[in-house]
Order: sequence, then structure tokens, then C-alpha cells
Amino acid sequence: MTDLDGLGIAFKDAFGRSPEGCWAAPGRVNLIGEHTDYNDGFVLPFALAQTTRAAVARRDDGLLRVHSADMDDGVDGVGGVVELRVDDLAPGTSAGWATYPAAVLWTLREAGHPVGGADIHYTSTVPVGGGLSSSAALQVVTALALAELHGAAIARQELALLCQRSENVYVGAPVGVMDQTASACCTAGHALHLDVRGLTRRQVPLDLAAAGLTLLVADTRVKHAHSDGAYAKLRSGCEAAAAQLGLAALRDVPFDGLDAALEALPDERLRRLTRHVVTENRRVEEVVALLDAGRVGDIGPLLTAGHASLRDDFQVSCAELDLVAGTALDAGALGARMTGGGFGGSVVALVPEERAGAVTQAVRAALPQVRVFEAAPAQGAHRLG
Ligand code: GAF
Repeated sequence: MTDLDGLGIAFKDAFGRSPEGCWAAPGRVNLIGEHTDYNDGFVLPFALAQTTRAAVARRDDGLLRVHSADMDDGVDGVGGVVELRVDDLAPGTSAGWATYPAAVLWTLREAGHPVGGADIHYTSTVPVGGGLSSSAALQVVTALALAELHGAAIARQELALLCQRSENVYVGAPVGVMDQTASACCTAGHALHLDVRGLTRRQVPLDLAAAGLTLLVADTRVKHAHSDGAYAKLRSGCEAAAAQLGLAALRDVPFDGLDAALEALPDERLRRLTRHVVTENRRVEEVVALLDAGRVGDIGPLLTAGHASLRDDFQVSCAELDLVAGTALDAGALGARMTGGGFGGSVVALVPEERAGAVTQAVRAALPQVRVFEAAPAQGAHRLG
């Protein structure tokens, strides 16, 4: 039985009919460029092979019914199916995990797209809470499926922006646009160089195997509880720093103007936030230049420097992330850093192929609960079959 058959059967079990189509959207790792997206800066994520898949059929009775074997938390659920009235969807209302698809449907409609009710069955291989964008995968697969089924022509970047809006406005989390753009716009074999200010995108070839390298992802399976409120505080701190400097965003501080900017900021915390964002934007550009020059193995020290900046200046790392990154380096990784928002989640480690086993073993010995897998750039969201 293929994966697609399995999805169709699970849909039929949940809803008693066949789906009209199936879609998939990936999670992501970010190679470098952390907490830069909401500062109008640069990011460099790539799509994972792990995806959230959706089997979907339209409804014409004004209902959105969603079901998931992986995400069912029973909130408002009858037999695992969460049923919501499309006309009742409103920002701030919560339906457990189903808030995400509800938010996407509400946002597409609010933007004037001709989408309506549906039955949706989800299944996902993206680790939840691993800092690997499981929520963006859920948003993007929902948006793409609804748009394509209802014949709404929405370009990929616009789709990502709508998904971001659904999280900002409906769910209430002030995230940037990196994760949704990665899930919607990445292509296999490439990292995505995104300039968030102009939303210009470039696919940067990234063939790790050809360079004799492996990118290990180590999910610490730790998520510190204060992460949501902390993210909002970091974002507003960055905005305050830019405002005090008379700039639209921290992206506007040039690298060679960093010292002057730091001198102009009286608050120590805002100085640290600024230093991270400015140096991180620079690191993204340096990593991209090395990748363009075919020097993949040389990006390691930039990844490690990015981790130090997130730990010391932005202060979003935690003991488990530091332990895993440090252990990977000691065991032979060329570079290692936390990836994603922080306060738990995952580390990426760039490792010579022949050291992958030793690094994996060392990381597992240091933190037994860790989940380690190899990642290579996979395709963005797509229709299945
Ligand atoms: C989270 C957010 F959703 C992204 O927008 C980004 O800010 C990231 O944290 C940090 O780089 O994943």
C-alpha cells in the first residue's frame, strides 16, 4: 500500500467518503539567519523530507471538519473529528491543534479568496515542538489544498504571507515569515536565500553528499514553557532598538556601522539584541557566498559563531541545546548551532560523512532522549499523486 493509499483510507475512515486530493508540505531547518526575519533581514532555510500531509474534500454546508491521527487532542472533537462552522471562525477562538487550519481558512476568506468548508484528514512526520516548523507545515498544506481545490490562484509567496497572517492575527503569535516561506517555496537540492524586506528569493544549490558532508538534525525534545511570551518580547525589543536608532528595522544597521549603533543604544539588552541581528545577517551573506563558491565545508565556523551569538547575545539557547551543539563539535562536527526560535527544539550539525556515526553516538550519550536524523534539502509543498 502506498502512502497515498493510506491517506485515502484514513480519510474514508474519518469521513465516510473519498478525498478529492492529497497534498504535502514540509517542515524546515534553518541553516543560518535566526531571529532575522522579523527584522527585515536574511534567512537560509531548507525543506525537510518530513512533511505534513492532508487528504481533502470540499463541503458545501458551511462546515470545516478536521481529523488527525497525530494531532488529535480531543478538543471539541467527536471521534477525533473536530467540527467548526466556517461562519463562526474568528481570531482568538481556540480549537486546540485545529486552530491552525481554522485560522488558515479564515485568513484566506478574509483576503477575498473563494474558499469554503472542507473535510481534511492530516498525518505528519514533522516532529511537533522540535523547532522544525510543524505548525508552518500544517498551515501551508491547508492553504495549498484549499486554494487548489477551490480554484483560488495564489502565488507561493503570497500563500506563505497569508499563513503567517493566520498565525499573527488569528492564533496570536507574532512570528516572522521564514517558516511558511520555506515550507511553500523551497526546492529539492537547494537552500532558500530569502531577503525578507523585499521578499526576494534565490534557490542556492546545496549538495551535501557531493561535498562528503552530512547535516545532522538533533531534536532535544525539550521545549521550555516560556518560549511564546519570550519570542514576542524579543521581537518588540528589536523593534524598540531600531526605533531608538531612527531606523525602520535592525536590518538597516550596516555591519561596519555596528559599533556606532551600539554606542547610541543606552540599554544593554537592546545592544545585545542589535549585535546578534546585525552579525547574523552578515553570517547569512557569508554562508551564501561560500555555498556559491562550492565551499560547503567552510561554513562550519559561521554556524558555530551563530550559535554563540544566539546563546550569549540573543539569549534564546538553553542547556540542552548548548550541550548537544558542544558535544557534536567535540566529536568532529565542522559546525553546530541551534535552529529555529530556541528555548529548546533542535540543533543542526555539519559533519564529514565518516564522522556522522561518531557524532550521533556522542550526542545520544550526552542527551539520551535526543532524536537524531540526517537532513538534505527536499521539495516544498506540493500535490501528491
Ligand atoms: C520561529 C518563527 F516562526 C520564525 O519566524 C523565526 O523568527 C524563527 O523562530 C527564528 O529565526 O521559527
